[in-house]
Formats: sequence, structure tokens, C-alpha cells
Amino acid sequence: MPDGPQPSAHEQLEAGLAAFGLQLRGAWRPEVKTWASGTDLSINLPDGQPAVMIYLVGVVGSAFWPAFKASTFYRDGLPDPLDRWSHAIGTELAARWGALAVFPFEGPPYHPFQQWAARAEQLKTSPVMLKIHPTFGLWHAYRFALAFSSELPVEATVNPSPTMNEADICLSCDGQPCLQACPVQAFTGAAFRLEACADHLHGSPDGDCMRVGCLARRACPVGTEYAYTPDHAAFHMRAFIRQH
Ligand code: B12
Ligand code: SF4
Ligand code: SF4
Repeated sequence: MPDGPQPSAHEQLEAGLAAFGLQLRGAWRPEVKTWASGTDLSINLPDGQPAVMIYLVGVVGSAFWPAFKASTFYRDGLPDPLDRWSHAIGTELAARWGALAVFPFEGPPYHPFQQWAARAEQLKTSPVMLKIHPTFGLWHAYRFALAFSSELPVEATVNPSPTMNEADICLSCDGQPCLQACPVQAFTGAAFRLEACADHLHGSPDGDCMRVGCLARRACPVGTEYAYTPDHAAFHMRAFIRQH
């Protein structure tokens, strides 16, 4: 064993995630009841007790893309390769850390990942329904959450309060270009017209949206350096039209 300080549990978890290009995206305590919500935001652990801390794990930009592309999941020709890759990593890490892994694609009913995320990080709701991050813009998503019992082996920054006082990037955004960029006005500012989007994508399989990703998302000036690579974006678009 080398001399010197051993990595903390937090550092070990972050290193385990970094090997896959994944990031610890923050944590929050479900028992804090100060956030009004019509949704039940808690999770029960296998022993029936509610989770005490929920850590969110996700992707920022295309950092995970090389690791995922190098995996057997990407190449095995079976359905839902990214979900299966996430599941394999999440369940393995959960077993190692004594946590329960939960996934955004489990459902319906789905776990309220966007509401969890807004409690773990400084996020706001954008007019294109994605949560916007002050640095990463719209270029981030979630792959799984780790729900822990009261004995927490991992220290993390716990978001102490809701983000109501943070400046709302989208409210002060000049011209809201995301709302102008969609060729079929799929975003109304209050809803997403899924059929209009899906019809356009099926009708223009070689169009810009399919080749480089959602044009509304690309029009946002925040976090452009984190924009998904065309290869990565096109992968999501192909997955999207297979289902819609
Ligand atoms: C169902 C779903 C959709 C449906 C929404 C239908 C609907 N009206 O609910 C559809 C198919 C439209 C959709 C589309 C996309 N989605 Co989606 N979706 C989900 C999913 C699996 C469940 C949402 C849900 O019902 N949750 C249950 C409720 C109780 O939880 P909630 O947190 O309150 O849910 C909120 C969302 O439903 C949101 N919402 C409602 N309508 C729409 C429409 C869109 C487009 C989005 C993004 C969100 C959204 O409002 C709810 C209230 O806060 C979540 C994963 C998850 N488990 O949260 C991903 C999720 C919301 N989607 C996500 C993404 C990235 C997309 C896409 C951009 C995928 C892509 N192509 O890359 C597309 C956008 C369209 C496009 N053309 O590119 C991300 C958002 C990340 C972020 N930064 O916020 C999530 C969190 C998945 C993830 N792995 O990170 N999605
Ligand atoms: S373009 Fe402006 S309004 Fe739209 S998501 Fe980006 S910051 Fe928000
Ligand atoms: S993928 Fe294209 S058609 Fe669909 S919402 Fe985005 S810009 Fe509009």
C-alpha cells in the first residue's frame, strides 16, 4: 500500500464514474419537505425504508461517448444499447456502494429525474422542456441515480435549498432563439408537440435534425462548447424516431 492519504469515498466514486466518462451531478435529501410538489419525490429502498440521500449520475457533453462506443453494448446489435450500458454500470456501482440504482428509463411510471436533478444542481426549466445548467446549457442528461440509506459512505455537496433565487437564464435570454429554430414549431414555450417533431424527422431522414441533433437545442447560446458531437447527437435522434 503506498504512503500518503487514501482517496475518499467521494473521490473513489467519482473516479469509478470518470472511467466511463460519467459525472456525479450532485445529491439531495428526499426528507427535506420544503419544496412544494405534486409528485412523490421519495424512493423506497429494498428494505422498505425511504432513501435518505439520492445521488444523480449523468453525462455532460459527449464525454461518455468514446467509452460507450468502445463497449460491447454499442456493437451487439441488441435494442437500447445506451440504457443497457447505463444499467450495467449503475447496478455494479450500487452493489459496490450498498446503494439502490434507479434509472430514468424505468417506467412508466417514470422516476421524476428532472425534479430530482433540479434539487441536486442549479438548474432551471427551459422553454424546450430540458433543464438548463448555467455552464453546460442544454447539453447534459442523466443515466442513473444511486439511492442510499442513512449510512452514507460518500460525501458530496448537497444542494441545501431550492434554486428559486438563482437568476433564470431563459427569462433574460434575448430573443429565446431555441423557440425560433425548430422547422415545425414543435416547442410552444409551454408544451412539446411530439407528433409535429416526429413527423418532421421521419419525413426528413437526411435533414439537419437527424444529422446533427435537435436544432432548437443547438440554437441555445449557453454551454455551446459542451454541444454533443454530430455522431453522438445522431445516435439519440435515431433512438428517438425508432420509438415515435
Ligand atoms: C417521457 C420522456 C420524454 C417524452 C415526454 C413526453 C411527456 N409529455 O411526458 C418525449 C418522448 C417527448 C421526450 C423527448 C426527449 N427527451 Co425525454 N424523457 C422522458 C422521461 C423518460 C420520463 C419523463 C416523465 O414522465 N417523468 C415523470 C415525471 C413525474 O417526472 P418529472 O421530472 O416531473 O418529469 C418532467 C418531464 O416529463 C418534463 N417534460 C414533459 N414533457 C416533456 C417534453 C420534453 C421534450 C422533455 C425533455 C421533458 C418533458 O416535465 C415534467 C415535469 O417537470 C425522462 C426521464 C425521467 N425519468 O424523468 C426523459 C428526459 C426528461 N428526457 C430527456 C431528453 C434529453 C429528451 C430528448 C432531448 C432526447 C433526445 N432526443 O436526445 C427528447 C426531446 C425531443 C427531441 N426531439 O429531441 C432528459 C432531459 C435532460 C435534461 N437536461 O433535462 C431526461 C431527463 C432523460 C435523461 N436520461 O436525462 N422525453
Ligand atoms: S435559447 Fe435562451 S431561452 Fe432557449 S434554452 Fe437557451 S437560454 Fe433558455
Ligand atoms: S428535433 Fe427538429 S423537429 Fe424535433 S423539436 Fe428539435 S428542431 Fe424541432
